[in-house]
Amino acid sequence: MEQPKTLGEFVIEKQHEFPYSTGELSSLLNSIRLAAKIVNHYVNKAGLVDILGSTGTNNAHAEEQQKLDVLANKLFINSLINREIACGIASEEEEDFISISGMKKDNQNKYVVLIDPLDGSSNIDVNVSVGTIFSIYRRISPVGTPVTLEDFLQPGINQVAAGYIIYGTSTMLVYTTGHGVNGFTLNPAIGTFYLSHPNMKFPDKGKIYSINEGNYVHFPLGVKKFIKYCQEEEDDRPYTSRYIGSLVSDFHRNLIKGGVYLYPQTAKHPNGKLRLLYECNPMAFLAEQAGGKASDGKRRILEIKPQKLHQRVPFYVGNKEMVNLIEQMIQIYD
Ligand code: AHM
Ligand code: MG
Repeated sequence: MEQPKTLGEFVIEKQHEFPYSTGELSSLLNSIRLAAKIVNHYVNKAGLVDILGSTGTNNAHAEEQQKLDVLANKLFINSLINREIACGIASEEEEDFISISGMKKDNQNKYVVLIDPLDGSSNIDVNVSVGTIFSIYRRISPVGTPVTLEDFLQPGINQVAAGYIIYGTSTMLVYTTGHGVNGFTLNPAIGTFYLSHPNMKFPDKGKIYSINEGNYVHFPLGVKKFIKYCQEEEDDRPYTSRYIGSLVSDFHRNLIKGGVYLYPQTAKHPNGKLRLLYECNPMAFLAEQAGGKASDGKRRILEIKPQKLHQRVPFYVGNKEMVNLIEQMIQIYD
């Protein structure tokens, strides 16, 4: 029986896709892989050791932090700092970016990493899938100097790599470097990720819509019309409604089965809830690489020029036709 490729082997094999590659990106991906395995270990132990629940503190967005959020944040940041393979990090859990090149003078690295260490963390206490999202850019400021805010405020089209880890019934790492999307499943007995989902693409037709319908009254009229369209009895409709409340898990399911994820503006979140840099850009890069589309209702997510680190945007991502229809409805009705 032929042995499936490991993530480590795959990363090395694909290194040639980058002209003048020094192996720095490969090392970076390897470090994320390692941190993912450690976080996975803790996520799996949730309930056994004292890591469930809230820390009693708030994060950069005045949201309650879960203990596992804080732990995952530390694990990813330490892994990147210790291995000295990035020059800067921005995290959804940190107010400001971290300049590794500012700490260590001889740091010659050229990549910055942006992470949402544990997305969907309100699901941890109830044993529902959560995820980690990461995004990698080449720095704009000169190598060898401290990183600056502009290294992080780049439009998503500049991403060199992006991906997520889903801590689900099995743990998977899914990523792209702009040459398609590949998914790897962790064999927990051996601690190795194996290529299980090569060249992932959205199915031709999407029939799932994922949205927190509890906020319905606050949605833009175009989004309400789209929801009603999904529920109508016509052709292959009504579609199926599925919402986990964990972006990584909802996106992952829709990528495999075909569907769209929506988080519009609401009364509580007038600009949308999801963060452009940590959540929307990486998912948009993956979606486009898988033949899908990502929009804020009017613009391509990847072309938005970020104004600040923790910027939020309305987010529509999934099968191209479904996102196109949402855009059309928003254009007509809003
Ligand atoms: P988080 O980064 O604080 O976990 O918030 C992001 C999450 C997404 O994973 C998820 O899709 C969304 O928030 C759920 O929000 P809501 O509970 O409002 O439906
Ligand atoms: Mg998040």
